[in-house]
Amino acid sequence: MQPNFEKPEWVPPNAGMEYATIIRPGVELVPADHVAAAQQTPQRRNLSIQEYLQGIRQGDRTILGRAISLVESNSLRHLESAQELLTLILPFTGHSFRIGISGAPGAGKSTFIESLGCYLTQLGHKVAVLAVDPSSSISKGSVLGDKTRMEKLVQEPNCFIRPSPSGGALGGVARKTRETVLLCEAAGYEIILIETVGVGQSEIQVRSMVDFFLLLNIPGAGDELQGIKKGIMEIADAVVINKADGDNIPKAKLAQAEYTQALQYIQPATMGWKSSVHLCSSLLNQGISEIWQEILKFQSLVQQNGFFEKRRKEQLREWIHQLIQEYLYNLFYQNSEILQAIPGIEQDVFENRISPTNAARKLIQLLQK
Ligand SMILES: Nc1nc2c(ncn2[C@@H]2O[C@H](COP(=O)(O)OP(=O)(O)OP(=O)(O)O)[C@@H](O)[C@H]2O)c(=O)[nH]1
Ligand SMILES: [Mg+2]
Repeated sequence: MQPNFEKPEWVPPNAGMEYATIIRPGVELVPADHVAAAQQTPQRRNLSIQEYLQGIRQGDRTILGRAISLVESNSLRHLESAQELLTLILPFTGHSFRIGISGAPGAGKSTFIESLGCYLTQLGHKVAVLAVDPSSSISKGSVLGDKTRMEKLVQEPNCFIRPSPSGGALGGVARKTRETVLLCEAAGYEIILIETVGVGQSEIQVRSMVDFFLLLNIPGAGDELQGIKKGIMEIADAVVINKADGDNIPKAKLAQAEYTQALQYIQPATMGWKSSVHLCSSLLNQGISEIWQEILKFQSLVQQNGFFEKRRKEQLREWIHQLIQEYLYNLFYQNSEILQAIPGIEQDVFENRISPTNAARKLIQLLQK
């Protein structure tokens, strides 16, 4: 069956690398992930917005998954339906506790999430896991790897796991993660765990969409305290040293002491909260309940001191302005007059006829016309 591609009217910034360029009349760019998905998925009956809404509210995981795909779609028609659906679910959103989990590749994020997720579902919570995988557009292996690594959690009826392509956003945070969180909340998930690989930019992005940010490290990373890690620690509400088992235990304790000391000199990520360092073994399910207790302590503090509400509002404001930037970016780079003018103006800059600032102004003036 031929996949039926629609013309994507709206292309996100930084789209270049992740987008397979498929040249055919009327079609500009189709995300590589969507190509593969469309080729694998048999055609299904379209659902009405009401059917989506009803399915989500009833906690139907298949419909929730399809709603997320709708929201992730780049087609203009889907964008309108997705917005309609999001507007309808808004009254049922916002009630979850959102937790970001970041760390270097292989630190054990997925294993930790599986361990914490199973612990939470056993306590009776409904847990959604959004695993953002920056490599999924290059190879499918990693997404599958994550799925198999969460093989116990995936069987829990109270759990929903969604690996998402990073969709071109820098550092592996999916462009539609915020909307996905809202859909999961409307489906009754009380705890949302967002996994992201720490590659610099992504932690900052995840921090701007979660209530609690957890940094997962591994023992023997003492010298990593230098440089970039310090910046990341500034946004962490807790640091967890994972793989504190077997021969690793002495190294893990050393790392705990080093991180604890480093945190003393760092401005806390959340006002009134002192971030601390915990040991755990995700593989052996050790230290998980203590970390959950810490998260609960945090939750009750920020709800009491009003910081929870304040941060959520700030995050919404940031979201709006990020969308404005994306919208303007697209308006600019999809304007045919501008696209035609760019090479000539670039040449003028190369040959010192015009300054880069004036070149940019001249192009932007074309948009303002
Ligand atoms: N000994 C030990 N190994 C662990 C622990 N947690 C994870 N691992 C192992 O570390 C490896 C990587 O684990 P993952 O959970 O896939 O790590 P990740 O951070 O999600 O990796 P990416 O998503 O690829 O960045 C696997 O082989 C796990 O079995 C732990 O607590 N102890
Ligand atoms: Mg992982």
